[in-house]
Amino acid sequence: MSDNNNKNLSELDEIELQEWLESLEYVLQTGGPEKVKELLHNLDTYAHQKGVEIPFTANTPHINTIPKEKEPPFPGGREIERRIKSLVRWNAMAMVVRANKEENGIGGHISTFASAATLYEIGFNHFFRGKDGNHDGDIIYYQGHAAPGIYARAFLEGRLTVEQLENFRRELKPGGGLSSYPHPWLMPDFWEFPTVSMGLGPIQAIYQARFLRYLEDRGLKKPSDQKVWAFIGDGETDEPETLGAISLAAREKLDNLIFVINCNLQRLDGPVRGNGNIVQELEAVFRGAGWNVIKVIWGSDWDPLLEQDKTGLLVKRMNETIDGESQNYITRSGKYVREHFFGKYPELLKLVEHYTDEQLEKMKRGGHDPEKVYAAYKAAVEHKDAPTVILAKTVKGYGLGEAGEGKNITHQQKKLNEEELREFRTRFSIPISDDEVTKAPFYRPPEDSPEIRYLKERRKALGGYVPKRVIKSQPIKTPPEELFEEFYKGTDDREVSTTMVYVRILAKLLKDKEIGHLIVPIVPDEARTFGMEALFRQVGIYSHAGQLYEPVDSDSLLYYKEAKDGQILEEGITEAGAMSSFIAAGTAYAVHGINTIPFFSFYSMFGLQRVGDLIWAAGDMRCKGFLLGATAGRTTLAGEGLQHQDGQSHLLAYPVPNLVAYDPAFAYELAVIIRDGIYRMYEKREDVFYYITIMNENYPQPPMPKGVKEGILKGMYKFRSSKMKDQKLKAHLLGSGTILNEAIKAADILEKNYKVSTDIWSVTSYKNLHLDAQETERWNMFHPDKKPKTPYISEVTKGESGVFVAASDYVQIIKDALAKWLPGPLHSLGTYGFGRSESRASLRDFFEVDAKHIVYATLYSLYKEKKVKLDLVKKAQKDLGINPEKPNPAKS
Ligand SMILES: Cc1ncc(C[n+]2csc(CCOP(=O)(O)OP(=O)(O)O)c2C)c(N)n1
Ligand SMILES: [Mg+2]
Repeated sequence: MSDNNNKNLSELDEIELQEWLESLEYVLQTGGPEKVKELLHNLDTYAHQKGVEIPFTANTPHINTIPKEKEPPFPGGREIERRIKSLVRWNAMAMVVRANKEENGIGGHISTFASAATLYEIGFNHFFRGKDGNHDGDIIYYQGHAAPGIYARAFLEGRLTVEQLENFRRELKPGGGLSSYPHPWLMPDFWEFPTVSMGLGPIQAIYQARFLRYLEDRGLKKPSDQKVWAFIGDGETDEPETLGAISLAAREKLDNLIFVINCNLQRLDGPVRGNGNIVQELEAVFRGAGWNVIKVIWGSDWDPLLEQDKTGLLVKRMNETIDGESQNYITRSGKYVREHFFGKYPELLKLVEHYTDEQLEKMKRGGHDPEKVYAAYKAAVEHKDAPTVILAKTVKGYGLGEAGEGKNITHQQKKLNEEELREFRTRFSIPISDDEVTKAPFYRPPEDSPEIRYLKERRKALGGYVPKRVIKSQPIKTPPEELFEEFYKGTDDREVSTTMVYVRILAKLLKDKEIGHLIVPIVPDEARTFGMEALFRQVGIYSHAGQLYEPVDSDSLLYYKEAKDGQILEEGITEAGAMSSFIAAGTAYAVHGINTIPFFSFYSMFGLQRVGDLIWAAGDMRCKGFLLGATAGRTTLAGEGLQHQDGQSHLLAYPVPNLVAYDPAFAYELAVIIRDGIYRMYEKREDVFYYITIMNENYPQPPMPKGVKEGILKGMYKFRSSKMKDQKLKAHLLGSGTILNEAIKAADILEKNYKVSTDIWSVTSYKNLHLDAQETERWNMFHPDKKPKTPYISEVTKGESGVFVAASDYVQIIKDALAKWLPGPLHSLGTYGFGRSESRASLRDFFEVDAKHIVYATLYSLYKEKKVKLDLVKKAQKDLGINPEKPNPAKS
């Protein structure tokens, strides 16, 4: 084709394009943007049908989503809000600097809040609703490292004292201090949500927003316009928990949820995406998931330039700038920005030729521009049918100047020298003299100053101060004993597992007139594994949309029933998500004033070790509810193998201070524990939550012996005393969970074959026993002049003679820890080591926790006590079929 032809073709293209654009303009004028969208969509579909591949892009240009002409008027006082913000900035910085002056290495963060101050202040002055009035208040997850800024504001509001600020990170000082990060355990009237373990805030916020809908859809809460706000670091989005549940938020159309991601381009060590662009990356991720994305990138200073940019070259330059470069523009001079940013294209240099270098240096990022942030928040709260994420571009360490603004070291900056303090003071016009400034004093203007009056008025109009944790719910009455009595009776010969018993208890609780509606069953796609499918039909699976299809099993009795008022939270395969729902339901007594009682059952292996950090956060939050580690026990869950067989969750439950842990063996134990749990958590209002293991091994459930309730709850009781007259040889077998049955079998063998009088003890909670013993011992140590107290375990075993052998499906160390409080020597058997696929019997043999190993360990203990001869032990080894050279399960 000749050049001439080419030229003609491109001219034709030009004309054609012009015609298309004119047509589109016509549609825009006559039908509006919606019509344009519809038309383009139809064209897109048509092209696809004709086999035209249209390149996919989830990105919009790297400019603000809301154009200048669409910005709403700013309703606040710009100048007064700037002054208030400056005071908050100063006090937040001073808090960290002073704490570190006083105690080197005490830590704290200046630069996180410095970059986020405008994002929070616009919220405090215009959006975040408190709980004081008729409104339930917004639910706000503050970024953990921004805590100094939140304290500084509370100080200006008159909610915190100078002394408390001085004691930031010094919580043991007289008069009290302030916790490093949001911790409801430490500041129960202030903080609601711990967020500092990165990623846990965002995922919890998503499930909180969904739980809010659940409460409304089930009629437990009046529908409201409450919002859930989550403030997140851009580095924090690397955490799988941060982004892992965003599709749920879009699927559920959670327009009550707003993420604000502070894109200061830096994390702890350096840039978040030096070679990329985190705002654009996140935009694509969130848009792809179906979120409403609002980018707040450029401050108002950039508007005139963008307006003059008729060729689109400035936007092109913005699009191609990577974050490593952007960070440079902050730390270098205006001259550098001119040369390197604008200088790439001569036309852009011309665009800014009338700007001084100083002007260029001061051009703001969007996240520091109150009007832009206000516009984004307003659009977010008004958006319907999808959650919103605001991607706000800011500068880490904003205002710190040489002390760290935009520098890679800024996250760790905790001290400012005299010069830097003076500069900070001057930059933000804080009325502190040169003499005083070096001491970094806190500054609060007088009560009747315009600043204090303004911020108080604003908070009053918005329903009071935030953050604030209040408990509006009332204690509830524990269901009566009658509900549980069927489980005290035993099952005669009928073989059932404790999991089946649990499901039956749950089903009965769900029917209870008083508290049935408050029960929240939660499963991560494991209901059938645990035999819970009957509940699908009984109470339904929660779905905001209801059930839009006829379920495939609709003709069966137990069909998969989804309903808007369904009670079960069927979370799918996400333990982290299910745990977040558990936390939302278990803290609703405080957050919503509603005593929902979550029962979250999961594969015990995928609990404490999978979502341990969320469980720790639940403890911090004073969460209530029942965690059920199902299919528990290393040797009880046969076949599933190494990754499924749990022999350590009870060890992992031990360190969570307010997690009460039980490993019950029998139906009546489980029933007693659950009833007491409801009583302690919801009637007595203790800040504890429960971890209970339940198993899938079937066996006849015995009736409850008399007078054992206290022992069940305290952790140990005598299940059976030996009837043997001859007590020369005496042993006590301690069994837990399913392994108690092995102990019972062992006792029979010991009595029959070896003439050892054997008592059997059920140990329901080694953790309880251990904590009780420790507490007693501690008291005795501090009160040497008083009559010593006796730990429960010693009291209950007082006067017993003989040897003690403890066996459970969990690692030995939990049992070993109790040895010194028993009246005789203890030998413990447990399941340390990797599991494997096998039958129960083989596994118990392999881990040495079956009846024969218990018998053998008992005889060996008696031999060590010189009660039996070596020959007997050796013969028993043979008779019992124990191979002394078998591999050590701990190492194989
Ligand atoms: C789970 C977890 N891992 C690591 C840390 C340590 N840490 C604290 S702040 C931080 C960097 C935060 O960067 P970013 O999220 O961008 O927040 P910014 O301070 O920049 O706003 C890290 C790694 C943590 N708090 N939690
Ligand atoms: Mg960051």
